[in-house]
Parts: sequence; structure tokens; C-alpha cells
Amino acid sequence: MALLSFEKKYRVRGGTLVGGDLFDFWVGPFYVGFFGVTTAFFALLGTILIFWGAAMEGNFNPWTINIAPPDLSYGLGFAPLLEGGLWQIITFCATGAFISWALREVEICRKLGMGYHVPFAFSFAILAYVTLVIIRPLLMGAWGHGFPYGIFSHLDWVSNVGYSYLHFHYNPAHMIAVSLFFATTFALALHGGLILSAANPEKGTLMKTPDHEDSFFRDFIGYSIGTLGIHRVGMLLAIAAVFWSAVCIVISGPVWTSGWPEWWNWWLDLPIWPDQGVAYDTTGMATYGTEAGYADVTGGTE
Ligand code: UQ2
Repeated sequence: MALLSFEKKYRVRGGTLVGGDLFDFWVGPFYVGFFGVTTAFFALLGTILIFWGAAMEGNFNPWTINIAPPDLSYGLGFAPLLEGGLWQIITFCATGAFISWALREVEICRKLGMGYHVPFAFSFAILAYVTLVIIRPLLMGAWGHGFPYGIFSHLDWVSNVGYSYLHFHYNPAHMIAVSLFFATTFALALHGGLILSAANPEKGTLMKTPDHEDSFFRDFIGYSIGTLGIHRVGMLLAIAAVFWSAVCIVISGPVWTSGWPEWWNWWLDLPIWPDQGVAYDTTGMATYGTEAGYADVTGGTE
């Protein structure tokens, strides 16, 4: 069915979560809905507040805007507008806009009778943001632990927080997240490459089929995950990457307060290693171990 006649058939009322028919209409190509209105409201208010806050600081250069969270001394209380209060309101607006956006996706899924996979996946992105600016600050007892809103300032925050745990790449959850991000791009490169290769055969020949795609990977590695399977893997990898990202930052502080390299001491602390007590042989040479032969010269086992 041609796109325009499909839309004529399926752009019908119903499926809304709230508001009934009130906002159940389209503006040009865009579905509005109650959550379209709340998205626009929060996004607009938040954006205006960012630029207003920057202007109050006398900054009119978008690259150097910095809306900082309150000082740690404010704890979990409200701060004056220009001392982090703006950051608090903007955080509320951003969260409201993101959740509204997800719920608008849900309404569109319901209208079309589709699964909720897109809003489900998007909710993980929201979770990552909420973990950074709400969940972790709550667990650490101060809004000041959120990241500042600014292009360079948020980069500085990431670097500073990373170094405050000495070497953030030693965070095991960060390792898992990074590996999953790489695996996601790898899977998408394989999939994009495979589809384009089937769609772009030698000049003058017909486009190839999914059977060709399957056969390519069966010839290549003896296994094809399948045309539906690759999308399941892609979605799982991407969601897992974002999930472990949220885990890696929420455990930094609330769960683990030392440097991340130190976390790996659990390996050295395992009870499986031989005792490394020092012993001396008859010539006075230091030897290591607790074998019976050395126990004699030290006057007994250690
Ligand atoms: C595949 C398949 C597709 C694909 C791709 C594969 C016909 C069009 C890319 C190959 C993917 C495999 C073997 C899994 C990769 C897994 C990870 C974790 C990177 O078999 O079926 O459909 O696009």
C-alpha cells in the first residue's frame, strides 16, 4: 500500500492513554496527543530556562553555556534559582519531556496495533539520564552530584568524576558497557553491510534475497542468526549497553567509594594463592613458600 493511502487508512482516532479525543489529531505529519503537548511544554520551558540562565550569567556563547547543579551544601533541598535552582527545574523539565516523548511513542504504537519495543528501548535511555541526575544524587545525598548542563562543562564533569575514582576504565560495569557498545556497532555494521550488499548486486543483475544473506553467513562462519534474529540481537546489545552504563555510574559512590583499580584486589584476596611467607635457607638466602624443608630453618611453620 502506498504510504499516503496507508496513512489515510490508519490515521484514525483511538488508542490514547489520557485525554480521550481531546488531543487526538495530527499537525502536518506529526501526531500530537496529550503527550505531544506535554513534550512541547517541558522541552520549550527547559530550553528557554537554559538560555535565560546563560544570559543571567552574561554568557551569550552557546558553546560555553554552563547551568550547574547546586553546591553540595544544599544537599537534597531546593537551591536559589541562580545557584542551582535553575538546574533543578531544568532537570524536572527534561525528565518530563523525555517521559512524555516515550508515552507519545506508546500512544502511536497503540494506534497502529504494534508492540511497544521502541518506547521500551527508549526508556533505557531515559533511565541512563535519570540515573545520572536523580537516582545517583539521591543515593549520595546531594543534587550537586548531578552533571552540569553545558557542552564543555559536562565533559569536564565526566573527566573529573572519572579521575575521582582514579581510573574509571577499571570499573567492571564500565568495561561491560563499553564492550556492549562496541558489539552494538559491530552488529549494526554486519547487518547494514549485509543488507546493502544484497541490495547492490553486480550491475544488470537482480537484487538478492534474504536466503542469500543467510547463505553468506552460513558459508562464512557456519551460522546465520536470521533476518529477525539480527534485530533481536541488535536491540538486546543496545539496551544492555545503556543498562550497564547506568549500573557503572550508580555503583560509583553509592556502592564503591575507593578507586576502581582497588576493586580488583578481590582477585589477589582469593584464598587460593600459596602462602607467600618468607623463609631463609642455611646460607641466609631468602626463599618463599612454606614447604616443610624451609620450616626447619625458621624454627617452625609460619
Ligand atoms: C545474519 C543475518 C542477518 C544479518 C546479520 C547476520 C540472515 C539480515 C548481520 C549475521 C550475524 C550474526 C552471526 C550474529 C552477530 C552477533 C553479534 C553479537 C555481533 O545472520 O541473517 O539478517 O543482518
